[in-house]
Amino acid sequence: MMYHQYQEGYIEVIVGCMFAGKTEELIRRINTLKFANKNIAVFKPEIDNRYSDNEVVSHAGTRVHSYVIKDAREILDIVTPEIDVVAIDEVQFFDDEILKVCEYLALNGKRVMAAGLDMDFRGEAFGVIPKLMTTAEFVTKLTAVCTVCGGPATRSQRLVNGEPASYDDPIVMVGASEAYEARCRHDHIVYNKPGINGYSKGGK
Ligand code: TTP
Ligand code: MG
Repeated sequence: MMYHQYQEGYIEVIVGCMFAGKTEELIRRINTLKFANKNIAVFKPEIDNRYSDNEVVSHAGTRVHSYVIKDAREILDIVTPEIDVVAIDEVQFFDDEILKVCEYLALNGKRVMAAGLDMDFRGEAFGVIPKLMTTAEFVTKLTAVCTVCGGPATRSQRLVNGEPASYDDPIVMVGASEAYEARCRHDHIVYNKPGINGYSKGGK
């Protein structure tokens, strides 16, 4: 039997709620690849300017240089044949085009590493993330610690003046601990959230 040579290129996704350490994990993977002399290009959407303009920075303070881009297609202009690895943080803020870009890169031999929120503050799927998780070879779901009960947190609680945000509030609101907390399923509160298939639990 004849086998083709093993072909490089795949997609790995890191998801989880806020404060789960997604950025920290992305930077850890980037650093291990740097020790192996891989060429890495790091990207993030322009929307996130919390800490730095051209760096990806974790809560712990680790940082790597990144290109700040508006549209997913800009990645293709920057990634040259010499680049082995393409890393993307805050990937939930890109539109569906990011899916094609990641698949194109993986098919062309790049290792694509994307980190992002799997759920928005309402506890619902965030943009293109479900599709990205579906096409990815590897998915890592990280948890944080629930600020209410100490259990495993999977959701991001948005607080407006200390009160849970409402279901109809805008999806995009950049922020950190002044506006968000990590919460478990049970302690996550979304005002005016429709009940689950006729059951009432889910909203308050
Ligand atoms: P993240 O990088 O997911 O948050 P983080 O840095 O706390 O997590 P990690 O340690 O795992 O890297 O950034 C999420 C950004 O998205 C933040 O700016 C807030 C914003 N955001 C929204 O715009 N809408 C939402 O519904 C939620 C939950 C977050
Ligand atoms: Mg982050």
